[in-house]
Order: sequence, then structure tokens, then C-alpha cells
Amino acid sequence: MKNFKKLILVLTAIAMVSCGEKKEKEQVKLTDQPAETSKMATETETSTKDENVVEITITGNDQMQYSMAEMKVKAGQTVRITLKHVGKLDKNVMGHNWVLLTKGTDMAAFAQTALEAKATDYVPAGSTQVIAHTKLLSGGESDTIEFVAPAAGTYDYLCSFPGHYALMKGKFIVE
Ligand SMILES: [Cu+2]
Repeated sequence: MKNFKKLILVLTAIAMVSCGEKKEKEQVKLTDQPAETSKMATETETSTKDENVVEITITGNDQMQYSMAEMKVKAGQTVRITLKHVGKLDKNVMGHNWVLLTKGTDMAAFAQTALEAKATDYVPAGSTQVIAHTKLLSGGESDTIEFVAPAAGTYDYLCSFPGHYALMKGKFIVE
């Protein structure tokens, strides 16, 4: 690791010579930062390892599929969900979001209403049927949301982009 750092410093020094002074300084900074940043990230991770926080990462791809058909959490837990669009297509043609519906919401009826909400990325503004939702993502993007798990029961989640819920849906189970 130390040798690697030295190598980077040497390479940076070489780059300095060829790039002029301003760029040199930037590069030195860039080289110095990652080590510190990653250290801090690790510390934060450990300190937030809380029984009451559950982190879930779900992906969506260009084949219109989620990576999970079921999620389980406990009532009252803080749920941190990250949706990653691992495809390449733009959100205009293959946008994905993650929308959690209130218990008993008719998914097909909701999806129908969502069709008309293009202006708000297919999540009807002010809908009382939505517990939580991510942004609509293009390939390569991700979004993390946080909310408190509702009362015990089984809830539906879906991607509300037109036509996607037929494949992109799942059960959110609160125990
Ligand atoms: Cu989708």
C-alpha cells in the first residue's frame, strides 16, 4: 500500500511536469483525498450499524427486471433503500423507480393513474397511496431513500414507469 502510494506520488510528479502548476496542485489533492475519505466512510458505516436501521439495495436493469421480488423488515425500523439502475438506457425509454404502496392499494389501478403523471416521473403528486418512492432513474444512476417501516403486514412495491409493473413488482413484508 505504501509503495503504491509512492508510485502514485511519482506518477503525479511526472504529470505535474507535463501539465503546468495549477493542474499539479489539483492532482496532489486528488491523490491525497481518497485514502482519508474511504477511512471516514468505513467509520461512519460502523457507527450507523444500528439494529433499528436496515439497508437494502435493489437493482433494475434494461430487461425490465428488479433483482428482488421480496423484502422483509420489522415494523418501526428505519428502512434505507437504494435503487440502482444497472442498465444503460435512458429514463425516457427504460426509466425505473421504486414505489411502495399503502396496504390494500390496487396495483393495476395505481399504475393506470401513474401513467398520467409523466410530469412528476409517474408518481401522482400528493398521492395518499404512496408510502415512499425513489426518483425515476436512467441507466447508471442510483437513488437512496429512507423511511420508517409501516405497521406489520404485506405491502406491494412496483416500478411505476408505464408498463413496467407487470414484471417489476414485489412484496414488502413488515414483521
Ligand atoms: Cu421500470
